[in-house]
Amino acid sequence: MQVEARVSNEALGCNDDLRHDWASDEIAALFALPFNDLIFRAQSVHRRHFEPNTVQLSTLLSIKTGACPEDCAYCPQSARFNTGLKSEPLLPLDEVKRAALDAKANGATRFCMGAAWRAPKDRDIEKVAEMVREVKALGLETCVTLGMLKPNQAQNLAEAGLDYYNHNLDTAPEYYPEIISTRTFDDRLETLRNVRDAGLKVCCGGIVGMGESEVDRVEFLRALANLPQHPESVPINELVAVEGTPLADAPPLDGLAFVRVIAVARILMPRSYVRLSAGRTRMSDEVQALSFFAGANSIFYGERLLTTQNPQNERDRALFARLGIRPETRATAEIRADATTQ
Ligand code: SAM
Ligand code: DTB
Ligand code: SF4
Repeated sequence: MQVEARVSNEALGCNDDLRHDWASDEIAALFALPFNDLIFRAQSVHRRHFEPNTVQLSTLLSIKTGACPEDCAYCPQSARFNTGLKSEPLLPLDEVKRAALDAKANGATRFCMGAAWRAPKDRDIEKVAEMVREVKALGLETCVTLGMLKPNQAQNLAEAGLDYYNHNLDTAPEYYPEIISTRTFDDRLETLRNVRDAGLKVCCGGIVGMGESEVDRVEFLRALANLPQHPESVPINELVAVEGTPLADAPPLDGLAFVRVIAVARILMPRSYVRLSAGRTRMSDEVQALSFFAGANSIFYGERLLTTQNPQNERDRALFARLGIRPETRATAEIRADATTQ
């Protein structure tokens, strides 16, 4: 049914060309549209490529927590900030498997494992590859986020059957030095190239609400959309302001400004899954509903993100019921994937 809807839209001549040459003023013009015009346009693009009432569910697990040497100003896991977080070494395989089974039983189709590393060592990759094999054997898609990755490491993860690698640009290249000093924006682009070259799917997005300007939001989305290939998955996080981090006192973001970021991401990257990511705990149901209307079609599902809270499963189930939204199944996702190119 999804594919039929897409084909008939193509027959109507509504197939967007994927672009990788967005200019800043074009994106700024989208942000400047009246709110209703922007989300109407985003929803129209969304309907051309996706079933409008289906949302993909990913569950996160922190497989190695805290004590990270990097200085990302938003992150509770940096060893440089006193956030009261208890560090944990790499989890044993059976604990990871148990969490993945729970995620599957709750309806998630993708299991995302995050490690607080600047960059994994080769022996870490071997252990994570084992986790990937076990989680995949349960019938879940796999995603890992481990920091900077070398080509041979990306290749080893691909050989283990990994589906996605998450590595975010986080913010605009111009604002980036305000947020992180221990690795550069170009380092991030290099990891993304290594991931692509290994044939992995890319999950890449960033954070809004870190004190960036509107121009920075334009440049952040431009950097994502002008990558050689659009990331298959684009997580848009609202900052979770954690006590002890340099961004603890960042003022909460205006909900409608957040929805605009989702809408512009949807228009720029029409075939990518746009994930309404961190920050949902303090977001109203109405802002989440508008985000789905603006083209968000994936969430993190489960009561924890990596180290902070996510909405309770009951709250999400109730929200989906009120909105008539269905969780995406592996079967419908695979039909889509067969019909899509980036
Ligand atoms: N250490 C690895 C890295 O930095 O690539 C992987 C884990 S890191 C926690 C993954 C992403 O989570 C970050 O790039 C950032 O976009 C997001 N993130 C971390 N802390 C956050 C926070 N407090 N609020 C919103 N997003 C956050
Ligand atoms: C992403 O873009 N967001 C997720 C995932 N990728 C790894 C992480 C959000 C972390 C929020 C803060 C925490 O729970 O530690
Ligand atoms: Fe470390 Fe990743 Fe947190 Fe940065 S975002 S401090 S690299 S865990």
